[in-house]
Parts: sequence; structure tokens; C-alpha cells
Amino acid sequence: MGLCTRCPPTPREQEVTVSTEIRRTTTHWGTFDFTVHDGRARSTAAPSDNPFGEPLATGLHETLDHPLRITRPHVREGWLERGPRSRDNRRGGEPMVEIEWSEAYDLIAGELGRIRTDHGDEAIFGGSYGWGSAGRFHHAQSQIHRFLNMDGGYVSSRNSYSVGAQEVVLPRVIGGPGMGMFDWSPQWSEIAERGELFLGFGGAPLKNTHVNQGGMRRNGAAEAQRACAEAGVRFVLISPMRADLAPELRAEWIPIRPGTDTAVMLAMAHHLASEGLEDRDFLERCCTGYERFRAYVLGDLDGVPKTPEWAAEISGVPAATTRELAEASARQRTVVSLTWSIQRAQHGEQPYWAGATLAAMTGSMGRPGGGFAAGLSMTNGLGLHRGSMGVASLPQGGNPVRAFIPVARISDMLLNPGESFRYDGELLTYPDIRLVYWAGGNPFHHQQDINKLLRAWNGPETVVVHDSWWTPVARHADIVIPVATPLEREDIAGGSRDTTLLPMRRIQDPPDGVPTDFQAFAQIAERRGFADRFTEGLNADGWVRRLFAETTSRLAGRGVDLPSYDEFVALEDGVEVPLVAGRNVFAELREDPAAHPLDTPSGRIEIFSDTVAGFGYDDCPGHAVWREPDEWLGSAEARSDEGLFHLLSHQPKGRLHSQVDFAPASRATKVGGREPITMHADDARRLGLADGDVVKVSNERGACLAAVRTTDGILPRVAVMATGGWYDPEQPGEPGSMDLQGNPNVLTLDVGTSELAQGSSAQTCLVRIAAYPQAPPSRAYEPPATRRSL
Ligand SMILES: Nc1nc2c(c(=O)[nH]1)N[C@H]1C(S)=C(S)[C@@H](COP(=O)(O)OP(=O)(O)OC[C@H]3O[C@@H](n4cnc5c(=O)[nH]c(N)nc54)[C@H](O)[C@@H]3O)O[C@H]1N2
Ligand SMILES: Nc1nc2c(c(=O)[nH]1)N[C@H]1C(S)=C(S)[C@@H](COP(=O)(O)OP(=O)(O)OC[C@H]3O[C@@H](n4cnc5c(=O)[nH]c(N)nc54)[C@H](O)[C@@H]3O)O[C@H]1N2
Ligand SMILES: [Mo]
Repeated sequence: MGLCTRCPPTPREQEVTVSTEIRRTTTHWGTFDFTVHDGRARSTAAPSDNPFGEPLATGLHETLDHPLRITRPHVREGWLERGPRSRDNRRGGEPMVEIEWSEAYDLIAGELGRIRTDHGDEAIFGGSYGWGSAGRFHHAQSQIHRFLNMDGGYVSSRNSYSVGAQEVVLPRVIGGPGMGMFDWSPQWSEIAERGELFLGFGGAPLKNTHVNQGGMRRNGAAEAQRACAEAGVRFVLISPMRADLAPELRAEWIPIRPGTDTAVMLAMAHHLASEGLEDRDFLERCCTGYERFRAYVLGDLDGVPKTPEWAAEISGVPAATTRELAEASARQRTVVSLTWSIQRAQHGEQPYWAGATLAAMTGSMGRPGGGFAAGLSMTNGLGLHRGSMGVASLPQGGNPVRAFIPVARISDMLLNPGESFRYDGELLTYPDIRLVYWAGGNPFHHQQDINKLLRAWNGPETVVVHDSWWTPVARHADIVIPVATPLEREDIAGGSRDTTLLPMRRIQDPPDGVPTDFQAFAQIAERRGFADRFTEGLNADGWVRRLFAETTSRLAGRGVDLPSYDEFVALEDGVEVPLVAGRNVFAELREDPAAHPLDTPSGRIEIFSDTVAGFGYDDCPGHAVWREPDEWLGSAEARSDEGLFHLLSHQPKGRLHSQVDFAPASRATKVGGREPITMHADDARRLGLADGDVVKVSNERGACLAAVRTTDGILPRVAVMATGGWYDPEQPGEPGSMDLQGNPNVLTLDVGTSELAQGSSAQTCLVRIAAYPQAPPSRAYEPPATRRSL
């Protein structure tokens, strides 16, 4: 405590003594110290023992009292004037009208009641996908799902954008519950100790480790990777971008055409099989279906041997390189590692199935420091720790509505009610949605083909959104409830695959009258007649204490003693919680497959799956296969037209998805207020472009502006844009309007990965790039037009 010496004194400060203190809290992008002066946050800094922790939080305090902040509820003008049943919705294209809090809650409660009565509970979509914020109690998904469940249920969404294909296919191949499969990957420490060769399909970019779902105390990924290089592990990066492995790892870079990793893996398998180098013992004892796969790879089934030359034609990876890597993988302790981006593409199931199969052939599967890795360093904790702390979360109750969609099928659902589609062996029907309710996510960031989404989004009668700022999704709502940010509430955080249980402290108070999600839902629950069940008579403080007490008793069962809640919140560094030791299922399998079967029908690794084959999907048969995607550089169209580029949209370096895109950390990554598009210097020269030039990036689905950034560290004819720049259509509300700021999702393809997983295919995308000299400025960070209620 003391007087702030850095800020000039305000007139009030000259009269009264004002306190300054440092308050620490944790977020998805790390733990930070805020200087709080006179009740307002004035600076953000990473703790001194966390040298890698700061990049995403620079200037985070500036977002709290920002002009983009929403401080009063708003309703779309047309919805207010013409009513919710209007069929000429122009969401995002009309002024937003400020209304009273009680009026807003009445409207939402009224709509929930009307739609449930007239159309049934299946008419409400509450999937509400999104990362929201850290914190076990205030977690927006938990809050909205608990609220909607108690109100009669909602149509939910299943799986994720992150790992949509792999989380459906891998349980068929190697078994395992949900995200548990990540814990089966070799960890960085084991690779440092025993590994020799790291085959990084997509690499393990450090930019991705600046975030960790649910919070993190220290960023340990860079050190852990470096320890492997220092121990002599050979790093091979197979990726369109050189930056996908840190320079200190001294990786050999093998550029590859996007979407073609499966072909290279099949060709490595071909070389191992035709040279008799595969681990016959493991394949026979611990796997099923190898002979079928081998016949496919050798060409016995379709007359096409998947040779290294065959793969070179598809992928651009030289045949000699593929052979050398295959031989090295048979000789050395090898990790076959895949980023998640590789499966966020059409046929995204295939590289993961092929990768697991290849790892099983190498001789390293189930041996320390080797085998198959599903997403090492894709968030900070992955590859550092196995398992979870087991912190309690808000009970969501049961959902009486059974209908669901695979998460990325939202536009298809809204456009095609009543139509059926296949998913993981089921035949499902899209429900007829009349009300969409979102809290903690931004579909106008995360969904592919935003112009299609906008057409779909205009279908329902009512759209309700909770957010703290005028984000793209808030601008496309009918009713907006502004909520407190995570820096304005108290909670407990336990990040996934992190080992520190941390208190989240209130850095400053929310703007006058602005509720938390919990408080807003409690208000609506009261109008719907179930406030007592929703709150159980507790306020937020009571709930956080209850979750802490439950966590205390859970951890006591594991021999971990937590201090009292009041002691805990005073601890700067939280409490270290040892994680439950994960099982090494592949080591156990190798040792004795009968005693330690996997959770698959055969108990073994299913190189061929009768279950998947039985679904009869042409785009996902019974073993890993190469299938041409609809858009790639090897297509007939792209081969004959040099003007086509493969657009990859990867995770942003300067932010988490679209969160606070207007914050200094994210703004620092922009060029002239727009998202950069990275391309090869030779390509730029060919198009007459220089660094900083504004270009129009387009295809038949849409167009956006971006600023050129050149490099020699990218495969020619590949262009990369980060995701998450705020969608800023030139004509708000008009599908097809050009986005001025640079959101790649106006260009991406919205089709399922296959009929198996129906995951997002964001990385399957061809575009054209052309100079756009007279570019209008982006207005993404200016608040939209609003007016007061008459
Ligand atoms: N082209 C392309 N598209 C992609 C991807 C890609 O690689 N390429 N990646 C995909 C992936 S992996 C993901 S995970 C998704 C991410 O998509 P999202 O998770 O939807 O993205 P976020 O920007 O994190 O959205 C969070 C929103 O919640 C708000 N928010 C934060 N905290 C709270 C809270 O406590 N309460 C409420 N009510 N709101 C809150 C934020 O302001 C923000 O608007 O994007 C996907 N989209
Ligand atoms: N800073 C930051 N970190 C994040 C996030 C964030 O928003 N910001 N989001 C987090 C989330 S929700 C998730 S799901 C993970 C996502 O993790 P990923 O999806 O794996 O991350 P990306 O950055 O999309 O992709 C990593 C790299 O894969 C390469 N790549 C793309 N396509 C191909 C291909 O076809 N073949 C090969 N060989 N390589 C390819 C690209 O060059 C890219 O840089 O990241 C997490 N980490
Ligand atoms: Mo994700």
C-alpha cells in the first residue's frame, strides 16, 4: 500500500489520501499483477518469476473502462419496433436501443416462455460454445447451461472446434474418454530423457502455449521444449511455416502443402512395410487390422501404392526425405506429433488415424519418450502435466432435451430445420430453432463462412447475448445483456493440466449496475419462477465458498490439504496440487495386452475399425486413407491457376481467439489497424505487393482486407492469417459485405470433416489475393450506433 508515484495527482487525490495496491489474478493467458489506484486498474504486469507470461496481457487493464464497454442493456431497433416474429431480420445492421435493466430481463423471460409454449423446448439453442473466462463458478458455459436446464432444457452442441475430428475418431482407434487421450501423449520431460527423434507435423509453436484453459501460474513450455533440444533430440518440422518450432530447437524444416500430411504418413508406412522395418511384434500383439491397412498402403486394394514418390507429388515433400524419416523412425525412439490444426480440415480424421498407425509401426509406441502425441504444447499444460486437479465446478443439472448438433454445424442447423444428417454412426435431424442464447463465446469469430452464418443467424425469432464489450456477436444480437468481466469478480481457478489452484481477485468493480452472468440469470430465473433452485439461496461469494469446500473434500481424499478459504484468498501463489498420476496405457498394452486392454472393441489399437467401417461412410472408411479435399493446392483448379493461394487461419500470437481484440497486446500485432496476411516474398513480388500493402483476400464465399507481411519461412502459395480479428463488414448486416479488419472466417469453408465427426474444416480454403489501394479504414474498435429508448 502507498501513494502511486507514477500517475499525476488528480484534483481529488490532492485532497484525500488515495491507496495504491497490487492485486493478482489469473486468466486463460496467465497470472498477472495489476496496480490498482483509487479503485481503478492502472497497469498490468507479469509476476517476475514468469518471464514468458506477459505477451497476451500487455495493457489488459485498459480494456476495463474502454469506450467499447457495454454498460446498459440494449435491444435491436427492428426487434423492438416490429417484434420478434419478423422475417426480415437484419441482425448487425440496425441501431441498438438502450433500455432499462428490468425491461430487458422481462423481455428475455417473456421470450423464453413464449417460445417454449408455442414451439417446445427443442426450439431453444443454448450450445453457446466458447472459451469464456477462467473461474470455476463464473464460467459462462456452466452458468448458461445450468440456467437453461432448469428452465426446461435446450438444444446443445457436442465436441469442439479445437479437436472436432480427433475427439470422435481417436476413441474408435485407441479408446479413451473425451480429452483423456491427450494425457496418453509422451510428455516433454520423457522426450528429453529418452526420446531421439521428434517428428512434428505442424510443429509445436510456442505462441500457442501463451494460453491455458482455466488459468495458469507459470508458462513452462519453452523451457521444457528447450530441454529436449539440449538433450540431443532431433527435431524435424513438417509444416508450411518455419515458425512452428522455436529457433532454439534447431529443427530441420520440411515444408509441406497444407492438408496433405496423411499422404506423407502413408508413404512412411509404405516404406516401413515394403522394407520389413515395421514393429511386427507390437502390431501383432497390440493392434488389429494391420494387414488390411498394409494391403491398402502397398496398393493391393486400389492399385495405387502409397510410395514416397506418390506422396511427393501430393505433398511436395521429397521422396528421399520421406524414406530417410521412415528409416530413422524405425531405428530411433520417435515421437509422431500432430498439431490440432491438421485435423481442423476436411478429412481431418485421417491424419490422426494415420499418425497413430504410423507410431504403432515405428517400434516406439508404448516405450518411454516415444509414440503418438496428440497436440503437444497446443496449450501450455499439454506435454507438461497429465490429468487434472479435480477442482469442483458449478453443477449444471440434467438437460431434458436430447437434440444436439456437432458444434460446427450451427449454420446448417439454422438454415435446414428438419433435414437429417449423419454423425458418428447416428442419423440426426436438425431441430427448428426459434431462440438462440449465447454467453461466453463468439460465433462471429469462430464459425467458418461468416456470410453463411449471417444468413442462418437471421432465421431465429430472437437472439440473446451476454458479453462485456461490443464484440461482433453482441452487435448481431436482439437483446444484449452486458456483464462484468473476469477482472471484476472473485472466483477460484484451476487450469487444465496446471498444478496451481489460484484465487481470482476482483481487480476493480464493474461499471455501475452491470451484473455478472450469474446475477443476470438469477434475475431472469426469478421471472421464470425458479430463482430459488437456480441460486439455492446463495450469492456468488457463497457459491465460491461452496465450490472451494467441495474441492477441499475431494482433494483431502487424495491426501492434499487445502487451507481455509479465507487463508487461500490471501495467498499470492495459490496452492500447489499434485495431479493424479496418469496411466501410461500404451506401455501397459505393450507389456501385456490381455491384462491391460484399451477401451476399444478389440482392446487393441484399431488400425482397422469394424465399427467405423460398419457406418459405411465413403469419406471415412475403416482405416486411415488419403482423400483429396475440396480445396487444396493439388486440385486441378489450383494446378492450372497460379493466382490461387491456400489460406491457413492459425491461432493468434497476440490474443486468445477474438477476446479483447482491441487491447494493446492484440493491436500491436496489426498493421495499419488490420490483420496481417503472411506470404512468401516471391509470391508478393509476383503480385507486385510489398510489406504493409493492403490487399483484398477473396473467394466465392466472401472477402476481407488484410495487410501484407512477407517472409521466406513459408511454403510459396500458402498464406496465413491469424483468427480472431473482429469481423467488421463494410455494410453491417449485409451478408457478403467485405470485412475491413481481416477476419479469415469470411473466407473459410463450412463443411464437416466427414460424416464421422462433422468437425470444423477451417483449414481447407483457397483464396485470391490482390492489391486494394483505396482501402477504407476499419471501424472494428468503434462502438456501434446506439440510441436511448424513447
Ligand atoms: N478459421 C478458423 N476458425 C477457428 C479456428 C481456426 O483455427 N481457424 N479455431 C477454432 C477454435 S480451436 C476455437 S476454440 C474457437 C474459439 O472461439 P470462441 O471460444 O467463441 O472465441 P473467444 O474469442 O474466446 O470468445 C469468447 C467470447 O466470450 C466473451 N467472454 C469472456 N468471458 C466472458 C464471461 O465471463 N461471460 C460472458 N458472457 N462472456 C464472456 C468474450 O468477450 C468473447 O466475445 O474458434 C474456432 N475458429
Ligand atoms: N496465443 C494463442 N494460443 C492459443 C490460442 C489462441 O487463441 N491464442 N488458442 C488455443 C486453442 S483454443 C487451441 S484449439 C489451440 C489450437 O492449436 P492448433 O490448432 O494446433 O494451432 P494453430 O495455430 O491453428 O496451428 C499450428 C500450426 O499448424 C500449421 N498447420 C496448419 N495447417 C497445417 C497442415 O495442413 N499441415 C501441417 N503440417 N501443418 C499445418 C500452421 O503453420 C500453424 O502455425 O491453440 C491454443 N493456443
Ligand atoms: Mo480451440
